[in-house]
Amino acid sequence: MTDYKNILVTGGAGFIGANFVRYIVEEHPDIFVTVLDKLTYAGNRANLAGLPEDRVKLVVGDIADAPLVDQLVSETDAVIHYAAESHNDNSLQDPSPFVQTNIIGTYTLLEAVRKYNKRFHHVSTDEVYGDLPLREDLPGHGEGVGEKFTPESPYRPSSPYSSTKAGSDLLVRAWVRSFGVQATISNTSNNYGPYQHIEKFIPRQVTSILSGIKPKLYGNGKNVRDWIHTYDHATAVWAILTKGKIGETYLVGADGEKDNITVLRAILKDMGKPEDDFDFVQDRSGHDLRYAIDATKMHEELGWQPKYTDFASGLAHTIQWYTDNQDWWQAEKAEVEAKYAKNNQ
Ligand code: NAD
Ligand code: TDX
Repeated sequence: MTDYKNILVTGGAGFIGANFVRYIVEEHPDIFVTVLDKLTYAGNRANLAGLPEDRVKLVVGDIADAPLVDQLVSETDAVIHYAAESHNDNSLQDPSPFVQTNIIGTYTLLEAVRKYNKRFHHVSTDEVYGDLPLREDLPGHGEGVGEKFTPESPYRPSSPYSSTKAGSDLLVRAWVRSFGVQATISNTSNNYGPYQHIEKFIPRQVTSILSGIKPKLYGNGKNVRDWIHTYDHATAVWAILTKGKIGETYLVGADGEKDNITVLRAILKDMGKPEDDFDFVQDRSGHDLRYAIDATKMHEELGWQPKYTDFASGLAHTIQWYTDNQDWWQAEKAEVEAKYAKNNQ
C-alpha cells in the first residue's frame, strides 16, 4: 500500500519509462499515472498502447516547459523522472539537446517539486561514475575480482550524455540539501527488454539480423556492460519510491556483467547465425571500458532482489519481442543505420 494515488512519470513513452508505467498498471491498481513526454525520436505512443485510459494519461510536452511542469506537478503526489536524451553516440554528434533536457529539464522539475513539496525520484545511470578497468587488466584477474561502483564512488563521467546526467544528479543533491526537497536518486546499469529504441546495442543487432544487415561491434568488443532486465529496474524504482530514505542514492544492478562480443555471439547463436557473422567497426570516442554495480544497499536496506537474472532467457524473450513486433521498428531502421554509417559505425 502507498499514499501515492497519482504519479507523474516523465519520459513514460520511452523505453524504461514505458516499462515502468506497464509495471504500475499491472501491479498497483490503485494508482493513476500521468505521463509527461515530448515524444522525441525516442518517445513513442505505441509504447503505451493498450493501457486503459482510466489508468494512464499521456501529456505531450517538454520537461523544460515551466508553466506546464508547474501545473502537472501541482496535481500529482509524486514525480518519477525518466525523461532524458539517453544515447551516448548521439551526444557525441550533438550535445545540445542533452544539456537542455537533462540539465535544464531536471532543474525545471526540481523547482516545481520544491514549490509544491512533492516527492521526487530521479532516474540516473551508473555512467556518472565513469568506467572501471577490465577484470583481465586487474591483478589476480578472474571471477569475483575487481572493484564495482558503490554509492561512494567519485563522479567521473566520460561523455556529453553521462556528464549531463551527472550534472542533473548534482542538482538533485543540492535541492535536497539547500531546499529540503524530498528526493531520491537511482543510478542503474544497462537495461534491456522490450520497447528499447533500435539505436541501442541489443535491439540494433537483433533488428539488423532480422533485416539482413551484419551486426556492428565497436572496437575489440571487450567493453563490459552490467545488464539488468528493465522489469527489475521498475521494481527497484518502486522500492526506492516507497521505502527509500530521502536524500539517498541507490545503485541498481543485477550482477549481469558481460562483454559486448559475448552478448553479440549469444544473439547470433539464438537467431541461428554463425557466431562470427558480424563486422568490427570504428570504436566509440571515449568509450567506457567496464561498468559494474554493487547493489548491496538495495538488498540490505530495501530488501529488493532482481527476478530476471537468467540473461540467456531474458535475451531470448527480447529477441522474440523484436521478431514479433516488426511494425514497431521497421520504419525507423534505414534512418538509424544511415546515421551510424556516416560515422563508419
Ligand atoms: P529513451 O531515450 O528510450 O526514452 C527517453 C524518453 O524521454 C522518450 O520518450 C523521450 O520522448 C522523452 N524525452 C526526451 N526529452 C524530453 C523532454 N525534453 N521533455 C519530455 N520528454 C522528453 O531512454 P531510456 O533508455 O528509457 O532511459 C530513461 C531514463 O533512464 C533516462 O533518464 C536514462 O538516463 C536512464 N537510464 C537508462 C539506462 C539504459 O540502459 N537505457 C540505464 C540507466 C539509466
Ligand atoms: O552498434 C553498436 N555496437 C557496439 O559495439 C552499439 C549501438 C553499441 N555498441 C557497444 C557500445 C557499448 O559498449 O555496446 C555497448 C552498449 O551500447 P549502448 O546500447 O549504446 O549503451 P551504453 O552506451 O552502454 O549506455 C546505455 O546504458 C547506460 C544507455 O544507452 C544509457 O542511457 C544508460 O545510461
